[in-house]
Amino acid sequence: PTHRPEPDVANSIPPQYDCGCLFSGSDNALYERHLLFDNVLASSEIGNRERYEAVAHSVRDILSQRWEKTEEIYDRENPKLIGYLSMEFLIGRSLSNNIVNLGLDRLARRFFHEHQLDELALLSEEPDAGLGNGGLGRLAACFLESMATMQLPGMGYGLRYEYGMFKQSIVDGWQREQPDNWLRRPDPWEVARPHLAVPVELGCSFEVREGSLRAIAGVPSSLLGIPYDRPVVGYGGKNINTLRLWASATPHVFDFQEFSAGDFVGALAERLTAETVTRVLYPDDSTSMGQGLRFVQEYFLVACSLADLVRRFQKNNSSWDDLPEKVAIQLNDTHPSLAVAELMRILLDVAKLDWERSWDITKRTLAYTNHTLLPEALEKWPLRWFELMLPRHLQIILEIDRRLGEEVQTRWPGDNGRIERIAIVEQGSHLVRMAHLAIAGSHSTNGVAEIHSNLLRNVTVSDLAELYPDRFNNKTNGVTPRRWLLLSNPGLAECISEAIGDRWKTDATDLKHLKSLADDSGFTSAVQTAKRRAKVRFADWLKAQAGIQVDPDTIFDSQVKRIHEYKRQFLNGLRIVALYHRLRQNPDLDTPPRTFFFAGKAAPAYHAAKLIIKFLNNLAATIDGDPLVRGRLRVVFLPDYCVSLAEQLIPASDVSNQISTAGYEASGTSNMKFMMNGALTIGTRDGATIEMAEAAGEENFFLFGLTADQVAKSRGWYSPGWHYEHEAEIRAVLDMIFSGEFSRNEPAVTDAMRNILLLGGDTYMHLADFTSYMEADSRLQSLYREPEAWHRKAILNIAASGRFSSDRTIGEYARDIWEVRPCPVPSN
Ligand code: GPQ
Repeated sequence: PTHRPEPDVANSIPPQYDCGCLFSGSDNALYERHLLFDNVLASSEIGNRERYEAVAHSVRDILSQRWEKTEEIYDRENPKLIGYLSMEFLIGRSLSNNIVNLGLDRLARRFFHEHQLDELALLSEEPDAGLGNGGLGRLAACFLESMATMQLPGMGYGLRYEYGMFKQSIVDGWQREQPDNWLRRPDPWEVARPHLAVPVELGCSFEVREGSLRAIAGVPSSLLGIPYDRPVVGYGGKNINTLRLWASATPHVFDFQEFSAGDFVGALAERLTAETVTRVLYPDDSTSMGQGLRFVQEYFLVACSLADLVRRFQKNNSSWDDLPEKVAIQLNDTHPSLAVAELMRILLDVAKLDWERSWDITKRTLAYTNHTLLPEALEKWPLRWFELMLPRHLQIILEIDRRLGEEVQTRWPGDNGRIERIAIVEQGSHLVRMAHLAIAGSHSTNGVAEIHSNLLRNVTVSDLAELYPDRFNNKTNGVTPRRWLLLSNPGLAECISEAIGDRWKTDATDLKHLKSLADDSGFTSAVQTAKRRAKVRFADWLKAQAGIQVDPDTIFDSQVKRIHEYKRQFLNGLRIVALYHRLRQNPDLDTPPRTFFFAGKAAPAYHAAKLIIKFLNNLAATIDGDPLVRGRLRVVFLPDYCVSLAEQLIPASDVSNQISTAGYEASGTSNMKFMMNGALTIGTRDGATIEMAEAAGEENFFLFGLTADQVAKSRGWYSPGWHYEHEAEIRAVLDMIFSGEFSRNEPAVTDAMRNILLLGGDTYMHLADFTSYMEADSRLQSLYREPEAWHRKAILNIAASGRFSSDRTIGEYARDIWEVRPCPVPSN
């Protein structure tokens, strides 16, 4: 093995981290002080929550000087700064991540040991910061971590939702939602900065009734944005960047007389609606619900963040023309795309620049990332709302639209169809197409995997791509190997570092050196042992957490992601029914025992997705109740999927299911996390899975099903009924489901399934891919019988996963879109 030991980060902690005192146990140690003074509790009343807070505050004390120094260096060096605008940051827990990234893990372990603290119990006192729905929000969190690690001056901007992603429980097989009151106890990581508050003006007042926003026309109003900063610790603890989350508040001063003469309490109570703006995260993934409150949230994020970025810019720069050289603003989907109009407003009305200059600066400053092709996700806002709330922005958008129309007319004279297709304001519907605004008002539009970027360019917005070909590019997603390997899978991480050194932690391409060890029996068995330990660890954790017992000697086969028809959890269900049916037909069948894990949330108003959850739970219950398959087949639906659950399950999984209808999953990112942790993928040629298979070699993947091209071409004539008639196993499986075997006394469930899979035309083509899924599954089962061959492929997968580090992705954004360079914060 190519052993190249690297200096341990713990030994390179900058000296100003006076971390000795955290762990010394002496009287004035940080921990002891926080424990004693922060809560003013008798020692008998101190529990794990207080201990967690004391450790977290100690770690924050340690990083605070470095955090401040980062700010100071950025201020002094005046580098080009990235503003990453996102409505979602799915952060998860921070304590263990910050400990590892600061290089304090060994000291921390000793500290926990010496104080006889139950490390796991203490770490799990931290609620997940679930300020996102799924892939899009988690990507934003991985990107921030990579920027900090790569010493890029980057700042995340988002909203400080009081309630994050809802908590999911399962009752009688159905999803129930509970509010996620994650800030019930004070969060040790956030720092409020009231002195940096920003006013936000709206053209009307509003109230929130029954969850809906009602505009009160004619009365302009203003909100206040209060920033709450969170540290983003880069690996090695050198640069510590900031995630700035905005909370809405009522302005300090307003004229009570104007509102309600004499009614002091009434006026004040009403004004509190301002605070509802950042109350709760919309729990919809890849669908736009067209809610007025969401519209205000999006504008609020944009207005606060741009004001903040402009203020920073003006502090060290004098000419507006330098803005694009000093600030790069990335729009995470169209959610913050009002930034186009807002930046134009600032340049026109505040800076008093002319249109041409303003437009040039705006385009060169902004860039847009698209995350889906699903039509139901593309945001379109009613013109009327702009009229009421953002009249000046509407003027600007209409002028942008007018000029865009002229441009098209000049290039394609008389092509009115094209003008209509490209227009920002949709004819007839009077809806503003936010994607068109984002593409027209920025210099870069990127998709998140090769296939997705190609479809975006050639199908979804082909007219705009023809007009502005140079703006379109691809940035295949990635995930941070710190959280998703080093932190979540310490056993495998150690085994890798022993073999090839630990440079992979900051340069994941180094994992390629594992390739030559795929046939090394020593290394293969080390990887096998690491996997086995991760499975046992997960099983123990699950038993303790949820009382669910699973057997680590079965194949752990997982599909964890948002529940969506296009992601086809139903298809996975059909596979399991088929395997169950086979065992019932032939109890002597020699197949490896398996446990199927599902986890994921459904948008509360997405009925088909909720039905999928119900079906999977019914399936689990039926199989559990059948003694014939006991110990051979098991289905487990894990409630409340979140970052912390993913960190437990992914390292323990043998098989990763990535089975979306080809052409529908923009990229996927759980696929990459599984790959890094040595799971083998059974999947369709969709999203980044295509590139993953290419990197590892298709022979090391279990690919199946129609390609995106085939899906598109067969749309017109596809008939699920044909498959039902002509394929015996499909018929057997569907008949078993339709017979009510899995949903006794619940005919509505059975009927709904029949509608989705058969009568309604099977929009996502489950039946078309069923047979090839089963074939791929058989190949997978055979391979599992040869542990050496299995782990050889697992190693080849890990070795090829380096390309899917978010460091690589961020490197490409930095070079191609942002043109930013690192701004290292020196050690002293
Ligand atoms: N994605 Cl539009 C989300 O998680 N939420 C959304 O609202 C939209 C997209 C996902 C997408 O489905 C995945 O394929 C991507 O891997 C992920 O964004 C990150 O790009």
